[in-house]
Amino acid sequence: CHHGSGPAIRQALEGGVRIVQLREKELTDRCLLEAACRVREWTREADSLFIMNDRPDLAVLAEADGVHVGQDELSVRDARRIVGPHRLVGVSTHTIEQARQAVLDGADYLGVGPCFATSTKSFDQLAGLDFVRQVAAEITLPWFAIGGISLANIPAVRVAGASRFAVSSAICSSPTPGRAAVELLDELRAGTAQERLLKVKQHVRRHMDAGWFAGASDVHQLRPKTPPGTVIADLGVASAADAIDFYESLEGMRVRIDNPAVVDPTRSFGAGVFEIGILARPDAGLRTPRGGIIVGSTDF
Ligand code: 3NM
Repeated sequence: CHHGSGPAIRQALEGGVRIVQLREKELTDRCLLEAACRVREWTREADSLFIMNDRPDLAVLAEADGVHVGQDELSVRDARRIVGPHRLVGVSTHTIEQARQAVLDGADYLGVGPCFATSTKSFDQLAGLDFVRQVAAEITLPWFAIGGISLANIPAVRVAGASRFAVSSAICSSPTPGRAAVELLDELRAGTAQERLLKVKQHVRRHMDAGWFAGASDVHQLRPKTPPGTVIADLGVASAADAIDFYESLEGMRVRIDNPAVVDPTRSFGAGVFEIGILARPDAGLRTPRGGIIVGSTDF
């Protein structure tokens, strides 16, 4: 059996994609199972999840991590009866009522769309970003925005509230699927860091007088040891440059940081943390012009 999307899948995995859903409508069952077993191997090697579209039976046979069903396939409950409690069951939803029902049915995650017109799947109605906003406001299960998503429109979908995205043509129809995957992931990461920084800045503005904490990393266990009025900014997954940018922007906002400021970039940015860590060792006593101290959690 020839499986046309094989190269795109492997290149996408090399590019950093961490979940692959195999969606093939044209193959015979035997070919589909063969294809699924190959995707299982590739995703396993890449330490990525593999979700089988439409077919809970093949999800079990191919040892997939889960199955994804649409509104016209087996229900979430029936799919669950086949794949059992330990595999994921995801479902596509196109209205808020369907999304609520999926939660009640015990889905593990939702597809939310179509966000934009797409030739990959036909729909009577375009759910659009209004639906994305409804889901963002109400649904706490993990959910993926889907349908016509591209590098160009990811920012708009994010603003509507999405933080996970599923694409087909943006990767599979690209002449260079690996590069397309990398570009999409870069866009997501850049957006994530920016969103975190924005939130941090908003919180600092609001809570500065009280001393300020955000996030849940180990640095916050130091709270009792930090003087009153200390600012702790947990940037989560951010780069060293983000941490510096954040700190500078605090000063730019004329936030008073005469008190110690603890910028906690956690352990998440590899080589960058070293840079900050060295600069920021408390005993090195890096002082900002306004008398703050920058430290990273790796220093404690
Ligand atoms: N499901 P592309 S939209 C498979 O809204 C699928 O449930 C959708 O492909 C839904 O990224 C869609 O090429 C197509 O638009 C996704």
